[in-house]
Amino acid sequence: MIIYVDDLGYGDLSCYGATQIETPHLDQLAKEGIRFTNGHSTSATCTPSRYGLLTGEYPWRKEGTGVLPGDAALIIPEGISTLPVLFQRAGYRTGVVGKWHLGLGKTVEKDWNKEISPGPKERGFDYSFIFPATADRVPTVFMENGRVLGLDPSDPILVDYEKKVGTEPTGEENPELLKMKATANHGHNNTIVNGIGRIGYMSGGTKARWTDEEVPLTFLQKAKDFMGAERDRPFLLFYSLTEPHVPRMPSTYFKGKSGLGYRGDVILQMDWAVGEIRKELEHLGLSKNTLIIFTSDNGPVVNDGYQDEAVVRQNGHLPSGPFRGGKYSAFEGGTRVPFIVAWPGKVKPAVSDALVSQIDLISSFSSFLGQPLAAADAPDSQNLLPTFLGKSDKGRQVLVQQGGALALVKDNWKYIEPNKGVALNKLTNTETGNSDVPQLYDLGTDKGETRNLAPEYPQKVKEMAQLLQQLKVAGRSR
Ligand code: NG6
Ligand code: CA
Repeated sequence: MIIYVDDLGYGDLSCYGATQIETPHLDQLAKEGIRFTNGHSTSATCTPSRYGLLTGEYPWRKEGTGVLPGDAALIIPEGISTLPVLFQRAGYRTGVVGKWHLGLGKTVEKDWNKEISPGPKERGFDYSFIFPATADRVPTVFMENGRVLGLDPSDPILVDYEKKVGTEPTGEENPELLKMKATANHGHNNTIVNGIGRIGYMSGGTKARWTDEEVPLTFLQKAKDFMGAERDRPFLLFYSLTEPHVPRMPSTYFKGKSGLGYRGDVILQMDWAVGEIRKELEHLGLSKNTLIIFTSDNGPVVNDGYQDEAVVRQNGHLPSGPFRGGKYSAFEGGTRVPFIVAWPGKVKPAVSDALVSQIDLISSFSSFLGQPLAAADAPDSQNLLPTFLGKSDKGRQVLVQQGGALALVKDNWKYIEPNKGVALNKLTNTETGNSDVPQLYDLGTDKGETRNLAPEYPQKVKEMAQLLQQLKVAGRSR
Protein backbone atom coordinates (compact mmCIF):
# COMPACT_ATOMS: atom_id res chain seq x y z
CA MET A 1 0.00 0.00 0.00
CA ILE A 2 1.35 3.37 -1.02
CA ILE A 3 -0.11 6.23 0.99
CA TYR A 4 0.73 9.35 -0.98
CA VAL A 5 -0.08 12.75 0.46
CA ASP A 6 -0.08 16.11 -1.24
CA ASP A 7 2.28 18.96 -0.27
CA LEU A 8 3.24 17.59 3.14
CA GLY A 9 6.63 18.86 4.27
CA TYR A 10 9.50 17.17 6.05
CA GLY A 11 8.74 19.14 9.20
CA ASP A 12 4.97 18.59 9.23
CA LEU A 13 4.94 15.40 11.32
CA SER A 14 5.92 15.06 14.95
CA CYS A 15 8.04 12.00 14.10
CA TYR A 16 10.05 14.30 11.83
CA GLY A 17 10.55 16.93 14.51
CA ALA A 18 7.39 19.05 14.43
CA THR A 19 6.68 20.50 17.85
CA GLN A 20 3.55 22.57 17.18
CA ILE A 21 1.49 19.69 15.85
CA GLU A 22 1.09 16.07 16.87
CA THR A 23 0.55 13.26 14.40
CA PRO A 24 0.24 10.13 16.57
CA HIS A 25 -0.78 7.67 13.85
CA LEU A 26 2.15 8.50 11.61
CA ASP A 27 4.47 8.57 14.61
CA GLN A 28 3.31 5.05 15.37
CA LEU A 29 3.85 3.93 11.77
CA ALA A 30 7.36 5.44 11.86
CA LYS A 31 8.07 3.69 15.15
CA GLU A 32 7.11 0.35 13.66
CA GLY A 33 8.95 0.88 10.38
CA ILE A 34 11.88 2.63 8.79
CA ARG A 35 11.84 6.39 8.93
CA PHE A 36 13.96 7.71 6.10
CA THR A 37 15.58 11.08 6.75
CA ASN A 38 16.87 11.56 3.21
CA GLY A 39 13.88 10.37 1.19
CA HIS A 40 12.78 12.37 -1.83
CA SER A 41 9.94 12.94 -4.17
CA THR A 42 11.13 13.13 -7.75
CA SER A 43 10.18 16.77 -8.12
CA ALA A 44 8.98 19.76 -6.14
CA THR A 45 5.47 19.70 -7.64
CA CYS A 46 2.80 17.13 -8.03
CA THR A 47 2.41 16.00 -11.63
CA PRO A 48 6.11 15.33 -12.28
CA SER A 49 6.52 13.50 -8.96
CA ARG A 50 3.58 11.23 -9.73
CA TYR A 51 4.91 10.65 -13.20
CA GLY A 52 8.32 9.69 -11.78
CA LEU A 53 6.81 7.41 -9.15
CA LEU A 54 4.67 5.46 -11.59
CA THR A 55 7.09 5.30 -14.53
CA GLY A 56 10.60 5.39 -13.05
CA GLU A 57 11.61 8.02 -15.57
CA TYR A 58 12.83 11.46 -14.52
CA PRO A 59 9.99 13.72 -15.64
CA TRP A 60 12.33 16.45 -16.83
CA ARG A 61 13.31 14.11 -19.67
CA LYS A 62 9.83 14.47 -21.06
CA GLU A 63 7.97 17.54 -22.29
CA GLY A 64 4.58 18.25 -20.79
CA THR A 65 5.09 16.75 -17.34
CA GLY A 66 4.66 20.03 -15.43
CA VAL A 67 1.64 20.81 -13.20
CA LEU A 68 -1.34 19.91 -15.41
CA PRO A 69 -4.63 21.76 -15.85
CA GLY A 70 -7.73 19.75 -14.96
CA ASP A 71 -8.60 19.02 -18.58
CA ALA A 72 -5.16 17.76 -19.69
CA ALA A 73 -4.71 14.56 -21.69
CA LEU A 74 -3.08 11.54 -20.04
CA ILE A 75 0.72 11.97 -20.02
CA ILE A 76 1.82 8.43 -19.16
CA PRO A 77 2.73 6.81 -22.47
CA GLU A 78 1.17 3.63 -23.73
CA GLY A 79 3.06 0.37 -23.67
CA ILE A 80 5.40 0.94 -20.75
CA SER A 81 5.53 -1.13 -17.59
CA THR A 82 4.25 1.20 -14.93
CA LEU A 83 4.46 0.35 -11.25
CA PRO A 84 0.91 -1.08 -11.12
CA VAL A 85 1.48 -3.05 -14.34
CA LEU A 86 4.32 -4.90 -12.60
CA PHE A 87 1.95 -5.78 -9.76
CA GLN A 88 -0.71 -6.93 -12.22
CA ARG A 89 1.79 -9.22 -13.88
CA ALA A 90 2.61 -10.70 -10.51
CA GLY A 91 -1.08 -11.48 -9.95
CA TYR A 92 -2.03 -8.54 -7.75
CA ARG A 93 -5.23 -6.56 -8.04
CA THR A 94 -4.39 -2.89 -8.32
CA GLY A 95 -6.35 0.17 -7.30
CA VAL A 96 -5.90 3.91 -7.09
CA VAL A 97 -8.05 5.94 -4.76
CA GLY A 98 -7.59 9.70 -4.52
CA LYS A 99 -5.89 12.44 -6.45
CA TRP A 100 -4.73 11.55 -9.97
CA HIS A 101 -3.30 14.65 -11.71
CA LEU A 102 -1.71 12.80 -14.61
CA GLY A 103 -4.29 13.75 -17.23
CA LEU A 104 -7.14 11.75 -18.76
CA GLY A 105 -8.09 10.83 -22.29
CA LYS A 106 -6.27 11.39 -25.54
CA THR A 107 -6.83 15.12 -25.89
CA VAL A 108 -7.73 18.23 -23.94
CA GLU A 109 -11.14 18.27 -25.62
CA LYS A 110 -13.17 15.53 -24.04
CA ASP A 111 -16.71 14.68 -23.14
CA TRP A 112 -16.90 14.51 -19.36
CA ASN A 113 -20.35 12.96 -19.66
CA LYS A 114 -19.06 9.72 -21.12
CA GLU A 115 -16.42 7.21 -20.16
CA ILE A 116 -12.98 8.77 -20.58
CA SER A 117 -10.01 6.70 -21.65
CA PRO A 118 -7.14 6.18 -21.57
CA GLY A 119 -6.79 6.73 -17.84
CA PRO A 120 -5.77 4.78 -14.74
CA LYS A 121 -7.21 1.52 -16.10
CA GLU A 122 -5.21 1.66 -19.32
CA ARG A 123 -2.02 2.28 -17.33
CA GLY A 124 -2.33 -0.54 -14.85
CA PHE A 125 -5.03 0.14 -12.26
CA ASP A 126 -7.84 -2.44 -12.24
CA TYR A 127 -9.90 -0.12 -10.07
CA SER A 128 -9.91 3.66 -9.81
CA PHE A 129 -11.78 6.17 -7.71
CA ILE A 130 -10.16 9.51 -8.34
CA PHE A 131 -10.55 13.16 -8.81
CA PRO A 132 -8.97 14.24 -12.07
CA ALA A 133 -6.43 16.90 -11.07
CA THR A 134 -6.08 18.89 -7.85
CA ALA A 135 -8.68 19.99 -5.32
CA ASP A 136 -8.37 23.58 -6.54
CA ARG A 137 -9.01 22.74 -10.22
CA VAL A 138 -12.21 21.94 -12.05
CA PRO A 139 -13.89 19.61 -12.71
CA THR A 140 -14.58 19.16 -8.99
CA VAL A 141 -16.01 15.68 -9.41
CA PHE A 142 -15.15 12.11 -8.52
CA MET A 143 -14.61 9.53 -11.22
CA GLU A 144 -14.98 5.80 -10.73
CA ASN A 145 -13.48 3.52 -13.36
CA GLY A 146 -13.37 6.24 -16.00
CA ARG A 147 -16.79 7.80 -15.43
CA VAL A 148 -17.86 10.84 -13.47
CA LEU A 149 -19.95 9.77 -10.49
CA GLY A 150 -23.41 11.30 -10.26
CA LEU A 151 -23.80 12.30 -13.90
CA ASP A 152 -27.14 13.76 -14.87
CA PRO A 153 -27.94 13.75 -18.60
CA SER A 154 -30.11 16.84 -18.14
CA ASP A 155 -27.20 18.79 -16.60
CA PRO A 156 -24.13 17.96 -18.71
CA ILE A 157 -20.65 18.91 -17.55
CA LEU A 158 -18.57 21.36 -19.54
CA VAL A 159 -14.99 22.24 -18.64
CA ASP A 160 -12.82 24.97 -20.08
CA TYR A 161 -9.49 26.40 -18.98
CA GLU A 162 -9.44 29.34 -21.38
CA LYS A 163 -12.83 30.97 -21.22
CA LYS A 164 -15.85 30.97 -18.98
CA VAL A 165 -18.53 28.39 -19.74
CA GLY A 166 -22.09 28.63 -18.46
CA THR A 167 -23.52 31.40 -16.37
CA GLU A 168 -22.41 30.51 -12.86
CA PRO A 169 -20.56 33.14 -10.85
CA THR A 170 -16.80 33.21 -10.67
CA GLY A 171 -14.61 34.25 -7.78
CA GLU A 172 -13.48 37.21 -9.82
CA GLU A 173 -16.98 38.51 -10.55
CA ASN A 174 -18.63 37.63 -7.23
CA PRO A 175 -16.06 37.48 -4.41
CA GLU A 176 -18.87 38.12 -1.91
CA LEU A 177 -20.09 34.54 -2.55
CA LEU A 178 -16.88 32.96 -1.32
CA LYS A 179 -16.63 31.18 2.03
CA MET A 180 -12.86 31.17 1.72
CA LYS A 181 -11.27 34.05 -0.15
CA ALA A 182 -8.53 33.52 -2.67
CA THR A 183 -5.16 35.27 -2.35
CA ALA A 184 -4.64 37.79 -5.13
CA ASN A 185 -2.90 36.68 -8.33
CA HIS A 186 -2.89 32.92 -7.71
CA GLY A 187 -5.65 32.25 -10.18
CA HIS A 188 -8.22 30.67 -7.86
CA ASN A 189 -10.88 33.07 -9.05
CA ASN A 190 -12.72 31.13 -11.76
CA THR A 191 -15.81 28.96 -11.19
CA ILE A 192 -17.05 28.88 -7.59
CA VAL A 193 -17.80 25.40 -6.27
CA ASN A 194 -18.89 24.88 -2.66
CA GLY A 195 -18.12 28.52 -1.92
CA ILE A 196 -14.52 28.20 -3.12
CA GLY A 197 -13.09 29.75 -6.28
CA ARG A 198 -11.23 27.26 -8.49
CA ILE A 199 -8.72 27.32 -11.29
CA GLY A 200 -10.63 26.72 -14.54
CA TYR A 201 -14.27 27.02 -15.54
CA MET A 202 -17.00 24.44 -15.41
CA SER A 203 -20.73 24.33 -15.81
CA GLY A 204 -23.28 21.61 -15.19
CA GLY A 205 -22.81 18.45 -13.18
CA THR A 206 -24.41 20.10 -10.16
CA LYS A 207 -25.14 16.77 -8.49
CA ALA A 208 -21.74 15.35 -9.30
CA ARG A 209 -19.76 18.08 -7.55
CA TRP A 210 -17.99 17.27 -4.37
CA THR A 211 -18.20 19.00 -1.03
CA ASP A 212 -14.63 19.66 0.05
CA GLU A 213 -15.35 18.78 3.67
CA GLU A 214 -16.29 15.26 2.53
CA VAL A 215 -13.53 14.54 0.05
CA PRO A 216 -11.11 12.87 2.49
CA LEU A 217 -13.89 10.80 4.07
CA THR A 218 -15.01 9.65 0.64
CA PHE A 219 -11.50 8.61 -0.36
CA LEU A 220 -10.99 6.86 2.98
CA GLN A 221 -14.20 4.86 2.59
CA LYS A 222 -13.41 3.93 -1.01
CA ALA A 223 -9.93 2.82 0.03
CA LYS A 224 -11.45 0.64 2.75
CA ASP A 225 -13.98 -0.76 0.29
CA PHE A 226 -11.21 -1.72 -2.09
CA MET A 227 -9.23 -3.42 0.68
CA GLY A 228 -12.31 -5.28 1.82
CA ALA A 229 -13.19 -6.44 -1.68
CA GLU A 230 -9.64 -7.64 -2.33
CA ARG A 231 -8.85 -9.07 1.09
CA ASP A 232 -8.46 -12.60 -0.20
CA ARG A 233 -6.08 -11.71 -3.02
CA PRO A 234 -2.81 -9.85 -3.10
CA PHE A 235 -3.40 -6.20 -3.88
CA LEU A 236 -1.63 -2.91 -4.46
CA LEU A 237 -3.51 0.15 -3.29
CA PHE A 238 -2.27 3.58 -4.27
CA TYR A 239 -4.12 5.74 -1.72
CA SER A 240 -3.49 9.28 -2.82
CA LEU A 241 -4.79 11.83 -0.34
CA THR A 242 -5.43 15.49 -1.09
CA GLU A 243 -4.20 16.83 2.26
CA PRO A 244 -2.71 19.33 2.95
CA HIS A 245 -3.02 20.76 -0.58
CA VAL A 246 -5.23 23.81 -1.11
CA PRO A 247 -8.09 24.48 -0.75
CA ARG A 248 -7.72 23.23 2.80
CA MET A 249 -11.23 22.55 4.00
CA PRO A 250 -11.29 20.10 6.90
CA SER A 251 -14.33 18.09 7.93
CA THR A 252 -16.27 19.71 10.73
CA TYR A 253 -14.72 17.49 13.39
CA PHE A 254 -11.23 18.70 12.51
CA LYS A 255 -11.97 22.39 12.07
CA GLY A 256 -9.93 24.35 14.59
CA LYS A 257 -8.37 21.24 16.14
CA SER A 258 -4.72 22.05 15.47
CA GLY A 259 -4.62 25.73 16.37
CA LEU A 260 -2.56 26.24 13.22
CA GLY A 261 -5.47 27.07 10.95
CA TYR A 262 -6.92 24.77 8.33
CA ARG A 263 -3.52 23.64 7.10
CA GLY A 264 -2.78 22.13 10.50
CA ASP A 265 -6.32 20.80 10.79
CA VAL A 266 -6.15 18.85 7.54
CA ILE A 267 -2.77 17.42 8.55
CA LEU A 268 -4.50 16.05 11.67
CA GLN A 269 -7.27 14.72 9.48
CA MET A 270 -4.76 13.00 7.19
CA ASP A 271 -3.00 11.48 10.19
CA TRP A 272 -6.34 10.21 11.47
CA ALA A 273 -7.11 8.67 8.06
CA VAL A 274 -3.81 6.77 8.17
CA GLY A 275 -4.86 5.44 11.58
CA GLU A 276 -8.23 4.39 10.15
CA ILE A 277 -6.56 2.55 7.29
CA ARG A 278 -4.36 0.69 9.72
CA LYS A 279 -7.38 -0.24 11.83
CA GLU A 280 -9.08 -1.56 8.73
CA LEU A 281 -6.03 -3.66 7.87
CA GLU A 282 -6.15 -5.04 11.39
CA HIS A 283 -9.87 -5.73 11.09
CA LEU A 284 -9.38 -7.53 7.78
CA GLY A 285 -6.54 -9.59 9.23
CA LEU A 286 -4.09 -8.06 6.80
CA SER A 287 -1.88 -5.92 9.01
CA LYS A 288 1.02 -8.38 9.19
CA ASN A 289 0.71 -9.02 5.52
CA THR A 290 0.83 -5.50 4.22
CA LEU A 291 3.80 -3.36 3.44
CA ILE A 292 2.97 0.32 3.81
CA ILE A 293 4.87 3.16 2.24
CA PHE A 294 3.94 6.65 3.35
CA THR A 295 5.33 9.68 1.57
CA SER A 296 4.47 13.07 0.02
CA ASP A 297 4.51 14.24 -3.60
CA ASN A 298 6.48 17.42 -2.86
CA GLY A 299 7.50 19.74 -0.08
CA PRO A 300 5.26 22.16 1.78
CA VAL A 301 3.80 25.52 0.90
CA VAL A 302 1.99 27.77 3.31
CA ASN A 303 0.22 30.27 1.07
CA ASP A 304 -0.77 28.47 -2.12
CA GLY A 305 -3.63 30.70 -3.09
CA TYR A 306 -6.32 30.94 -0.41
CA GLN A 307 -6.70 33.05 2.71
CA ASP A 308 -7.00 30.10 5.06
CA GLU A 309 -4.96 31.52 7.97
CA ALA A 310 -2.04 29.16 7.31
CA VAL A 311 0.31 32.14 7.24
CA VAL A 312 -0.94 33.99 10.29
CA ARG A 313 -1.40 30.91 12.48
CA GLN A 314 1.91 29.25 11.81
CA ASN A 315 2.77 29.56 15.47
CA GLY A 316 6.43 28.68 15.03
CA HIS A 317 5.62 25.55 13.01
CA LEU A 318 8.30 24.84 10.38
CA PRO A 319 6.73 22.86 7.52
CA SER A 320 10.10 22.20 5.85
CA GLY A 321 11.80 21.30 9.13
CA PRO A 322 15.47 22.22 9.03
CA PHE A 323 15.54 22.55 5.25
CA ARG A 324 15.49 25.57 2.98
CA GLY A 325 12.74 26.18 0.42
CA GLY A 326 9.61 24.11 -0.05
CA LYS A 327 7.21 23.20 -2.84
CA TYR A 328 8.47 24.64 -6.18
CA SER A 329 12.06 24.76 -4.87
CA ALA A 330 15.33 23.10 -5.86
CA PHE A 331 16.48 23.46 -2.28
CA GLU A 332 16.00 20.40 -0.09
CA GLY A 333 12.62 21.59 1.18
CA GLY A 334 11.23 21.00 -2.32
CA THR A 335 11.72 17.26 -2.46
CA ARG A 336 12.99 15.98 0.90
CA VAL A 337 9.78 14.71 2.39
CA PRO A 338 8.52 12.28 5.02
CA PHE A 339 9.22 8.76 3.79
CA ILE A 340 8.23 5.80 5.95
CA VAL A 341 8.27 2.11 5.08
CA ALA A 342 6.57 -0.24 7.51
CA TRP A 343 5.87 -3.95 7.42
CA PRO A 344 5.18 -5.30 10.89
CA GLY A 345 7.18 -8.40 11.59
CA LYS A 346 9.11 -8.20 8.34
CA VAL A 347 10.89 -4.85 8.41
CA LYS A 348 12.86 -4.04 11.54
CA PRO A 349 12.16 -0.59 12.98
CA ALA A 350 14.98 1.84 12.19
CA VAL A 351 15.91 5.32 11.15
CA SER A 352 17.77 5.38 7.86
CA ASP A 353 19.84 8.21 6.43
CA ALA A 354 20.17 6.49 3.05
CA LEU A 355 19.45 8.68 0.03
CA VAL A 356 16.30 7.23 -1.55
CA SER A 357 13.76 8.51 -4.02
CA GLN A 358 10.21 7.61 -4.94
CA ILE A 359 11.50 7.00 -8.45
CA ASP A 360 13.25 3.91 -7.04
CA LEU A 361 10.08 2.14 -5.99
CA ILE A 362 9.42 0.67 -9.42
CA SER A 363 12.82 -1.05 -9.77
CA SER A 364 12.72 -2.13 -6.16
CA PHE A 365 9.30 -3.73 -6.58
CA SER A 366 10.36 -5.23 -9.88
CA SER A 367 12.92 -7.09 -7.81
CA PHE A 368 10.49 -7.82 -4.96
CA LEU A 369 7.91 -9.28 -7.33
CA GLY A 370 10.40 -11.04 -9.59
CA GLN A 371 8.92 -9.16 -12.53
CA PRO A 372 11.71 -7.90 -14.75
CA LEU A 373 11.57 -4.50 -16.41
CA ALA A 374 12.30 -4.16 -20.11
CA ALA A 375 15.52 -2.31 -20.89
CA ALA A 376 13.63 0.80 -21.96
CA ASP A 377 11.38 0.91 -18.89
CA ALA A 378 11.96 2.89 -15.70
CA PRO A 379 15.30 4.23 -16.95
CA ASP A 380 16.09 6.28 -13.85
CA SER A 381 14.89 3.91 -11.16
CA GLN A 382 17.35 2.03 -8.97
CA ASN A 383 16.71 -1.19 -7.15
CA LEU A 384 16.98 -0.23 -3.48
CA LEU A 385 14.86 -3.09 -2.19
CA PRO A 386 17.35 -4.12 0.53
CA THR A 387 17.37 -0.51 1.76
CA PHE A 388 13.59 -0.21 1.74
CA LEU A 389 13.34 -3.48 3.67
CA GLY A 390 16.01 -2.45 6.17
CA LYS A 391 18.59 -5.01 5.05
CA SER A 392 21.03 -2.39 3.90
CA ASP A 393 21.71 1.19 4.81
CA LYS A 394 23.09 2.03 1.38
CA GLY A 395 21.12 4.48 -0.68
CA ARG A 396 21.69 6.08 -4.01
CA GLN A 397 25.05 7.54 -4.75
CA VAL A 398 23.61 10.10 -7.12
CA LEU A 399 20.19 11.73 -7.37
CA VAL A 400 18.88 14.43 -9.67
CA GLN A 401 16.36 16.65 -7.92
CA GLN A 402 13.89 18.83 -9.77
CA GLY A 403 12.66 22.16 -8.51
CA GLY A 404 12.40 24.85 -11.14
CA ALA A 405 16.10 24.22 -11.71
CA LEU A 406 17.73 20.79 -11.65
CA ALA A 407 20.05 19.86 -8.81
CA LEU A 408 22.46 16.98 -8.43
CA VAL A 409 23.29 15.32 -5.13
CA LYS A 410 26.34 13.13 -4.81
CA ASP A 411 28.11 12.06 -1.62
CA ASN A 412 26.47 14.86 0.35
CA TRP A 413 27.52 17.49 -2.19
CA LYS A 414 24.65 19.31 -3.79
CA TYR A 415 24.97 21.27 -6.98
CA ILE A 416 22.17 23.47 -8.31
CA GLU A 417 22.39 24.30 -11.96
CA PRO A 418 22.43 28.01 -12.88
CA ASN A 419 18.97 29.04 -13.94
CA LYS A 420 17.28 32.21 -15.15
CA GLY A 421 14.18 31.87 -12.95
CA VAL A 422 13.34 34.16 -10.04
CA ALA A 423 15.04 33.47 -6.70
CA LEU A 424 11.89 34.16 -4.73
CA ASN A 425 8.44 32.98 -5.76
CA LYS A 426 6.63 36.07 -4.53
CA LEU A 427 3.20 34.45 -4.72
CA THR A 428 4.04 31.72 -2.25
CA ASN A 429 7.05 33.34 -0.60
CA THR A 430 9.21 30.32 -1.47
CA GLU A 431 12.92 30.44 -2.12
CA THR A 432 13.09 28.58 -5.40
CA GLY A 433 16.79 27.74 -5.44
CA ASN A 434 17.12 29.55 -8.74
CA SER A 435 20.25 31.59 -9.27
CA ASP A 436 22.12 32.60 -12.41
CA VAL A 437 25.36 31.41 -10.84
CA PRO A 438 26.19 27.81 -9.91
CA GLN A 439 25.49 26.79 -6.32
CA LEU A 440 27.29 24.14 -4.34
CA TYR A 441 26.34 23.08 -0.84
CA ASP A 442 27.78 20.56 1.58
CA LEU A 443 24.69 18.86 2.95
CA GLY A 444 26.84 17.00 5.47
CA THR A 445 27.71 20.14 7.42
CA ASP A 446 25.12 22.57 6.07
CA LYS A 447 21.81 20.84 5.49
CA GLY A 448 20.05 24.22 5.45
CA GLU A 449 21.98 25.15 2.27
CA THR A 450 23.11 28.46 3.69
CA ARG A 451 26.68 28.68 2.34
CA ASN A 452 27.27 28.54 -1.38
CA LEU A 453 30.71 26.91 -1.69
CA ALA A 454 30.89 27.15 -5.47
CA PRO A 455 33.47 29.97 -5.50
CA GLU A 456 35.75 27.94 -3.19
CA TYR A 457 35.43 24.62 -5.02
CA PRO A 458 35.47 25.36 -8.75
CA GLN A 459 36.75 21.86 -9.54
CA LYS A 460 33.87 20.23 -7.66
CA VAL A 461 31.40 22.48 -9.45
CA LYS A 462 32.86 21.45 -12.79
CA GLU A 463 32.74 17.78 -11.91
CA MET A 464 29.11 17.97 -10.73
CA ALA A 465 28.02 20.04 -13.74
CA GLN A 466 29.62 17.49 -16.06
CA LEU A 467 27.99 14.56 -14.33
CA LEU A 468 24.58 16.22 -14.50
CA GLN A 469 25.15 16.89 -18.18
CA GLN A 470 26.09 13.25 -18.74
CA LEU A 471 22.97 12.05 -16.97
CA LYS A 472 20.83 14.31 -19.10
CA VAL A 473 22.41 13.19 -22.35
CA ALA A 474 22.67 9.52 -21.52
CA GLY A 475 18.90 9.51 -21.23
CA ARG A 476 19.00 6.90 -18.57
CA SER A 477 20.74 6.24 -15.31
CA ARG A 478 19.63 2.74 -14.37
C1 NG6 B 1 0.07 26.09 -9.00
C2 NG6 B 1 -1.10 26.79 -8.33
C3 NG6 B 1 -1.25 26.20 -6.96
C4 NG6 B 1 -1.38 24.69 -7.03
C5 NG6 B 1 -0.23 24.09 -7.80
C6 NG6 B 1 -0.38 22.63 -8.05
C7 NG6 B 1 -1.10 29.07 -9.24
C8 NG6 B 1 -0.55 30.46 -9.07
N1 NG6 B 1 -0.80 28.21 -8.25
O1 NG6 B 1 0.26 26.54 -10.28
O2 NG6 B 1 -2.32 26.78 -6.28
O3 NG6 B 1 -2.58 24.33 -7.64
O4 NG6 B 1 -0.16 24.69 -9.07
O5 NG6 B 1 0.00 21.93 -6.94
O6 NG6 B 1 -1.75 28.75 -10.22
S1 NG6 B 1 0.50 20.45 -7.10
O7 NG6 B 1 0.79 20.01 -5.76
O8 NG6 B 1 -0.61 19.74 -7.69
O9 NG6 B 1 1.68 20.48 -7.94
CA1 CA C 1 1.54 18.27 -4.50
